[in-house]
Amino acid sequence: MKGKILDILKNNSDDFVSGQSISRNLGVTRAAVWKYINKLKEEGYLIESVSKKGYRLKLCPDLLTYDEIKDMLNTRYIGRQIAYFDSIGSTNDEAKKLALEDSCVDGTVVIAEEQTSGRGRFDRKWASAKYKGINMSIILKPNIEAYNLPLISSIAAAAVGMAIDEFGMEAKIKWPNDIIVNWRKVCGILAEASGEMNRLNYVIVGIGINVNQESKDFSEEISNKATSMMIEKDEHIPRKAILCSILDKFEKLYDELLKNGNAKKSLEYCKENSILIGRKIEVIRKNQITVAKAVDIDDIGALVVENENGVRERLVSGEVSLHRVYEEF
Ligand code: BTX
Repeated sequence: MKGKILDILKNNSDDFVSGQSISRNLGVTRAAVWKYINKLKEEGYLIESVSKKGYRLKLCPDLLTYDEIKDMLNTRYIGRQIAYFDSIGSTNDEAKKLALEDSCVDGTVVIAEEQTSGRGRFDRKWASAKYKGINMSIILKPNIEAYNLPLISSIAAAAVGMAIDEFGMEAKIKWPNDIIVNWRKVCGILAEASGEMNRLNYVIVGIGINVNQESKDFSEEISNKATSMMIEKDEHIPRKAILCSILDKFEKLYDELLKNGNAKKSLEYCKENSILIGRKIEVIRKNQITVAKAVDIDDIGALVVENENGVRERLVSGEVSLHRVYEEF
C-alpha cells in the first residue's frame, strides 16, 4: 500500500493530491493514507501536507529501496525482489539464509546501506560508509555445473566495469574480483556457492562499490589503495542509476551463460580491460610466492600465466591471491 501511495505522489509531483482521492483510488480509509504518508516521511521522503489541498512529494531520499529504483530498472528478474536493510552484518550472509527459503526467487538482491561485518576473500574485511556506497548480494539459483562459478565472477566484474565506463571513467579488471580505477580499488566482488556433487544449489554474488566516499571515509589501512567513483570523477554519482545499470548489464551477460553455456562477452570485456595481462605479477599460493607474467584469461575464467622459462599455467581464483602487480613489465 505504501508503494502504491508513493506511486500516486510521484506521478503527480507537480500538484497536490488530496487524501480523499488517494483513499478512494486505493480503497482504504483516509486515516490509513495518513499513516502511510507518515511512514514515508520517516523513511526520508519530503512530503508537503496542506489542509484542504492534500499531499505533494517534494523530494525522494537517496536510498536503494525497490520503490526508489524500480522506474529505472530494465531487468526481467534480477533485482525484481529486493531485501533492503538500513544496516546489516554482511549482505552475503543474509543472502545465504534467504537462498535456503523456497520463496526466495532467482535474481533476488539483498541490499544494505551499511555492513557492520562486510567480508572480502579469505575472510578479509570489506569497509562500507553508510549511504555512500553500494553493498549488495545477488542470489542466483542456476542449474549449472559448479565449475562455472569463476565465470559468474567474471560476469559480475564485466557488468560493474561496463557501468563504471558509462559514467565516464576507465575501469580496469584485476582478476579475479577487483575493479580498479587509476590503480585503486573501487569495487570488490565475492562470489560464493553452495552445492552438492557438481551442481550448484545457489550462488551468491556479493558486490561492494565505493560510489560517493570521500578520501576521509577510508581508514588509514586502505586509504592508499581504495578510491571511489566520486573521488575519480570529482562529482557526486547517482547511486540508484549506477545500481540499475549494473543489474541490467548483469542480467544480459548472465543470460548468455544460461542460454549458451559460455560467458564470451564478459570474458572478452575482462580480457580487454585487464590490468594484469602483459604485466609481471606475484602470486601467493599455499603460502608460496611465485613471479610470472599474466598472459590470458581462458574460457572458464582462469588466469593463464607464463613463468620465466616460458611454461604456462592456469590459476583458479579460489586458490590464489595476488601479492603484487608491477605497473611496467
Ligand atoms: P578482497 O579480499 O579482494 O578485498 C578485501 C581487501 O580490500 C581488504 O583486506 C582491504 O585491504 C581492502 N578493502 C576493504 N574495504 C575496501 C573498500 N571499501 N574499498 C577498497 N578496498 C577495500 C573483495 O575482497 C571482495 C569484497 C566484497 C564485498 C561485498 S559487499 C557486499 C557483499 N557482502 C559482503 O560481506 N561482502 C560482499
